[in-house]
Amino acid sequence: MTRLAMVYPSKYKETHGEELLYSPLALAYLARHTPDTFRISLHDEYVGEDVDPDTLQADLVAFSPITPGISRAYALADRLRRRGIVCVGGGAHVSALPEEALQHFDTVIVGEGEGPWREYLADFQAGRTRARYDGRMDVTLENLGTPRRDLIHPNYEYPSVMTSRGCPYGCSFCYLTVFRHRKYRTIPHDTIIEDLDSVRRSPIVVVTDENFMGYSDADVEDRMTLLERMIRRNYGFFWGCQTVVGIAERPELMKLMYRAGCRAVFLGFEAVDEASLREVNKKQNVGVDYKEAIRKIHDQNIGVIASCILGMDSHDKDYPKRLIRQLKDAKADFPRVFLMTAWPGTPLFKKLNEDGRASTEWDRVRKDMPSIEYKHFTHEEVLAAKKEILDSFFNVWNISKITLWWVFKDRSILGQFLRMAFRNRVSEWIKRSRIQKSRPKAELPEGAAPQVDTVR
Ligand code: B12
Ligand code: SF4
Repeated sequence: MTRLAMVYPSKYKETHGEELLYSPLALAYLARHTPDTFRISLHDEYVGEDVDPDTLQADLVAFSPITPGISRAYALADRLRRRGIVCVGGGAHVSALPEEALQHFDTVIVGEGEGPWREYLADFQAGRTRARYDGRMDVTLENLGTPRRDLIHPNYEYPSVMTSRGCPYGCSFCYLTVFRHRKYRTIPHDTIIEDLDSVRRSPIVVVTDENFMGYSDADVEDRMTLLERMIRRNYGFFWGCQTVVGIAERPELMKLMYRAGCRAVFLGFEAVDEASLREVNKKQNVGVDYKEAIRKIHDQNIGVIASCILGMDSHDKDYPKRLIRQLKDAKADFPRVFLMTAWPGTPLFKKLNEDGRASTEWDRVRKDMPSIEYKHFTHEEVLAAKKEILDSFFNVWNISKITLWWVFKDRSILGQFLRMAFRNRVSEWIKRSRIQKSRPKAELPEGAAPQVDTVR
């Protein structure tokens, strides 16, 4: 039996703070595509125990890092390889910077993982691996199977579920632009239902598709058939999903979503000015009347979480106030505010890096920490602006107003919204304690500073 350790490396412990804690799926999917001749252990540093590279018992270690966890992955791999353990890495950061990753991993897997992972493992067992394997982003999901949920750490608050993959748009900040052939594909309904059956006891489920609704009439038809099956299964959980503003024009779809338990959609508004939308190539939102869109979604008793980016070049000092005014006018239930972040491999990173404004200090590249040079804000100012926006929504008066509105409209949405509101109030405290838990300097690669920043 080959001992395979799978690792989500993280420099930070994630707590039940501003981030809703829902499970990652990459390694659980890859585990499904791992032959029985491997004995798998999964180590999740986001919410579980840290990996000790000096004592970990493994023949092969597979890392699934995201950008702020990459230095942790490299530090672990460097130590493990000194012990003769083979290390392999995949995911968005590795796909963006395979040459950098190859300085620390024996092999990198670029793009969507399942296909090349199977090939890599076969080569590993035959003792003839290459340095790089490439996965395509347009492969059918017919044989994807369900994620191995038995391996997901129990500390996650909510299970995440995928019903589709991919997005053909090209927003300049989005990490998905790293991958070529970003085709939207749906997972077979039998597979999704099998997966949903396994999480049916959870009160809340988070659908982490890039866009649940899809992009064509045929996609919407597919979703509606799936939803009808979900309704027949009579699941007791509520769920939320990411999707696009265009869902407002699909009342029949939303009706079924509601009946299947959907109570909130997370919409990438990103910005309220046309210039800002054009700046980040979010063309699909240009000309959309957000107020009207939210009204139509609310008509179906589904709440709207408005995801916005702060710190684009077109965001002047008055922008936060404009954003607050327009989101309130549009009656968005709550905003999520992310700082403009340049993920490696994205068009945004390329542009800002050329201007010397992007950070390559990967530990800092998080959506809740300033990591680029903003045109109109200092780092302190952008954090203060974010706080101003959140405070204007997450205050007793506003929360009471929204609560009252939903009490009369549809009570079933309330529990989750109040929970979110509470979280945002305590997030500052939680994040501070999380940062205090960051790793000691000795575990970081040479030259990297330990994280001692405050985040708001
Ligand atoms: C669930 C989730 C979380 C969970 C768990 C994190 C995790 N490990 O994924 C939580 C809530 C904890 C979380 C937190 C954060 N997250 Co998060 N999260 C997601 C989310 C919604 C789903 C990830 C997922 O499971 N996808 C499904 C799987 C199947 O796809 P995948 O991860 O791309 O994996 C495939 C390939 O990439 C590849 N692959 C991946 N790993 C490996 C490894 C090997 C060995 C191989 C062969 C292949 C391979 O094969 C996989 C299967 O095809 C994504 C967005 C998204 N829709 O993907 C963001 C995302 C991963 N998060 C992101 C970020 C930035 C964060 C935060 C840093 C947010 C912040 N505060 O700024 C935090 C902090 C994380 C930390 N501790 O450092 C970014 C990462 C960007 C980047 N370039 O790294 C994403 C992409 C969202 C975004 N666009 O901003 N997140
Ligand atoms: S629509 Fe969403 S998932 Fe698609 S490219 Fe833009 S930000 Fe990324």
